[in-house]
Amino acid sequence: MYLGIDIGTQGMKAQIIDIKASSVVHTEAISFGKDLAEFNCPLGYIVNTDPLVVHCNPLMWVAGIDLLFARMKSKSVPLNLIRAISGSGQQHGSVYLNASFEEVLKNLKQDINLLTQIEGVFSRKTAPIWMDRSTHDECIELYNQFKDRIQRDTGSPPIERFTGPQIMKFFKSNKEEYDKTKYIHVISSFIASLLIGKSAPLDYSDASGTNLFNLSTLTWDKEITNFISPTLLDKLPSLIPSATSIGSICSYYGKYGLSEKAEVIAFAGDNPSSLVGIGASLPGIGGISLGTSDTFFCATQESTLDEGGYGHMMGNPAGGLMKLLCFTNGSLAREKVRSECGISWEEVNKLIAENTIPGNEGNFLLPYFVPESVPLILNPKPIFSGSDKYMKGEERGEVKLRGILESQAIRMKLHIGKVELSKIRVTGGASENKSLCQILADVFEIDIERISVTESAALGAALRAANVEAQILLIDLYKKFIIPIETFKPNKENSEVYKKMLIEYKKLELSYKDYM
Ligand code: XUL
Repeated sequence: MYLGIDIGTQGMKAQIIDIKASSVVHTEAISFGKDLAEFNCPLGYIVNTDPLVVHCNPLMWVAGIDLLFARMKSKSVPLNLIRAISGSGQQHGSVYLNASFEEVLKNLKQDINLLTQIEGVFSRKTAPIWMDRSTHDECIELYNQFKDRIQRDTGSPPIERFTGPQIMKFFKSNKEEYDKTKYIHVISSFIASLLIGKSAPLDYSDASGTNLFNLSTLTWDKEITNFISPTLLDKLPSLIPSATSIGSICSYYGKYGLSEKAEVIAFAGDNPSSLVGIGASLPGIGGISLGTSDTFFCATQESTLDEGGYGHMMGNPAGGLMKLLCFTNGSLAREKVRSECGISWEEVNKLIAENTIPGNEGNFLLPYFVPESVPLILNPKPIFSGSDKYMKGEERGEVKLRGILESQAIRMKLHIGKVELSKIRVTGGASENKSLCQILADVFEIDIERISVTESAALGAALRAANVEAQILLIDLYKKFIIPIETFKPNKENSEVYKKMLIEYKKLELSYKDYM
């Protein structure tokens, strides 16, 4: 059996696969808001008066690891049969640790919980996560220094949520705590460290969400790290390909029944792990994950630069590269419109199908409600276009809902750039929404496939663990674990409507360039 763990924005998931039975034998989930309410992060992060600052208490993740294993043990999940574990983490978030980190990890005792033992190892109490947009000045500085080289070599222009600009801000604003920092981890390598009982290396996929990792040399970019701080390079984890064993699990986890022989395979970023979890690690199949954020990703052989600064090139955990597009205004925006309309998701499909038409009679919007990931939408407000009634917010609920679903799909299509795909697989909570799947098929003019996978990042981690430990090809694992359940075919007539809508959407976007 193989275990995959995902540390997401709103909670943690575990999936255990049995490769002989070809099935997921256990799924466990923890909600930060509900199950770890004492950390006061109802949505998974600390609410700050400045909406651009989004941090988390890293101790919540530490407590989450204990809780995840304790729950599985209490349900008599046979953790002793796990041969290897891998995991994934929300990308870009960073954890700052002092010199005691390795010593504490080396001496973990089974009779004391992780939280109590780990409490003293942080040089910075909070960890900025991917939703943080407070590093605009640092991004400008990095851009002025490295111009387009930073995008060419690291896969992305300087991006507010990326780890490099975040570290730079910390260095500038809190020199004392920075100097006390011996290790800087991203969330995935931090959690991997807790499992192996020492500071873990970082895989190429998650390293590429930092603006610090050179995708051609597969090393930290010395010039960039040195520009941020001369001591930064020493604090960063060593780098390894994702398909690498990083050691065996430390004896602490014996209390949950885990064997000391269980191997830990390098953790990865959540989107890269999802690429594997939906069986798309070879070029040709794209993935859209409709979770807290909406992301598009696909494997690619060559790096293609994106002029608008919307897309990122990252390491593909199965080797080569992947393209990623991430919009923060995903479920958050859909949910806001839905709750304002007072319509349940169950009713949405019926109402949209019966009372609205593709193209929404020209009603659409720039769907930005919270600070956006790309590029520089820091003080957002949705911008509407369409009939007077729609502009005044007086349209029927189902029109407002079609408006948000179509606009989000068009926005993604517009910024996806050149990719050659035969189909797109959808995953994440909102992939169960049939109206949205059909809209995606019509907008992208491609088959949209729903698959049996519910937790793509955690499943991807479990598959990667099996791939490395049992030496089974990913392609063979995909045949067993990734089963198509429903395909949405594009409708030519609707696609024609959306082609026109895309032109109008683009015009609206360009007219708001200042705001973007
Ligand atoms: C990707 C991104 C988010 C996080 C959280 O660049 O910021 O998708 O990985 O899932």
